[in-house]
Amino acid sequence: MARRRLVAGNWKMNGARATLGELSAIALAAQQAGNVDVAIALPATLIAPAGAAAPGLTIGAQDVHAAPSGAHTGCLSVAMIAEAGAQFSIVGHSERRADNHETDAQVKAKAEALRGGGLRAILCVGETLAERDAGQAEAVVAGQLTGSLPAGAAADWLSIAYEPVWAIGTGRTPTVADVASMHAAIRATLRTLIGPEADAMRLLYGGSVTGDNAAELLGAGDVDGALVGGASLSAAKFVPIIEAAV
Ligand code: G2H
Repeated sequence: MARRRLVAGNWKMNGARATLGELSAIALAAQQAGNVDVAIALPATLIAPAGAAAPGLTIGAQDVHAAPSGAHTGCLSVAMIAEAGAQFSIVGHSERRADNHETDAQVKAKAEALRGGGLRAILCVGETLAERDAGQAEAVVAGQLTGSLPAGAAADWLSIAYEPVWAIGTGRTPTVADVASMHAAIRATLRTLIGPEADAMRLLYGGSVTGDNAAELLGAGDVDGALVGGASLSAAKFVPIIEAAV
């Protein structure tokens, strides 16, 4: 099945209003890349100003709370990020699973809250190096998928990002064969969970994607796009990744 590619950036805890100019060039490249979807997940403080800096660019958040409101100091609801201008959010990024001890059940609830609010989601899964070295990578990822896949999972609002924890921000990437094999395993798990809809769902690879390795990684079987951290912070580094996806 032909799936339209998605290249998503994740600024993590980086950026300021002064750096939003990068988004203008990214928005232009996104317009020109007519057959690729481009999106950027920003720090919450930059979501609203990004709408003015880069009109037309798909902007999202990096996390959201599952509850609609309440006593959750420091958290943001789906309605709040939507009001700021977010059209999607990442959920279950390994940095949140590790730093904030987020469970599969919480990740699932966040994704379901996004759907309820009419927003899209990118759900992240990925194994640690110890898990890979122990030969458990596919089992760990299948477990995360099974535990965190939201009800109503469908390709029109949900994408899956495979991000091996050991490849994030390290400059290390899995081999193309390893990526293809894991993405095939993810697709197979999705088929058991949601049936034929699995074949329409986009599977992104994330972890040290750069302009130099993007074409190779995007060429791996069952890779429908990329989730890009460090290299999404500047247009000079991110635009070549978009171009590699065209
Ligand atoms: C993985 C990725 C973006 P980076 O976290 O989600 O970051 O490209 O810096 O490895």
